[in-house]
Amino acid sequence: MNKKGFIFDLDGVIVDTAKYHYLAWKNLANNLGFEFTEEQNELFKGVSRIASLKLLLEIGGKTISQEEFDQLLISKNDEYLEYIEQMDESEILPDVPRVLQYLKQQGMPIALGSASKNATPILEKVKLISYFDTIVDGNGVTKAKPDPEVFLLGASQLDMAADQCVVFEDSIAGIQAANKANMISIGIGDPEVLHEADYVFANFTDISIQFLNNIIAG
Ligand code: B16
Ligand code: MG
Repeated sequence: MNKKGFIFDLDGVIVDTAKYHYLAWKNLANNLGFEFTEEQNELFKGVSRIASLKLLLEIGGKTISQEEFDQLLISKNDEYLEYIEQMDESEILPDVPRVLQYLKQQGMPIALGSASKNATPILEKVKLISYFDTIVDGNGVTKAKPDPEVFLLGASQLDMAADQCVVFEDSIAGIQAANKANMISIGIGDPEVLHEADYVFANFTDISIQFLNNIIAG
């Protein structure tokens, strides 16, 4: 039987937490006295919390002490946690359960590959955690996307060769990470933004069973 390992990013692929990250970073930027646009936010997707704050300070042209840096990381996450506390199944992005169910029925191993340190509580809140054979998140990796570490670890935990794995990603950094890992990269979002992906779909509703079968057989 043909078998592929499927690795799902979390934020922006399974749930739309990207909007909450954006809101928290935007409020932080505004408090520091500068603007932060949705376009700039594209570069933050899939990027770790620490790297995101460094980027934000560069955008604002701010230099701060290590102590203040650590404090801002905490306050950004505290605001983000308030948003995700309210989450339930209604925040799952369209047709994600259909695809997870189909892959599970076909006996495909499934991993989460996320930069977030909040991945497990989010999957529990939206009640999707049982689909995942393994979870690789920001607590288990040292190198952030576009480094392929998160996906390579996912593949090895699924006991699959990297080139037999398929990654669903909404971020430029994540697509680059999947490509570096020699995996099939499937972008979820805007084809212009995610032009480095092997395939791009606006959302999971556009992903047919036929397409999944071809990927599994390929
Ligand atoms: P946290 P993903 C990433 O998750 C987000 O896209 C990115 O915006 C965020 O900064 C990063 O997680 C860290 O998240 O602050 O919760 O640890 O897209 O890789 O699932
Ligand atoms: Mg993402």
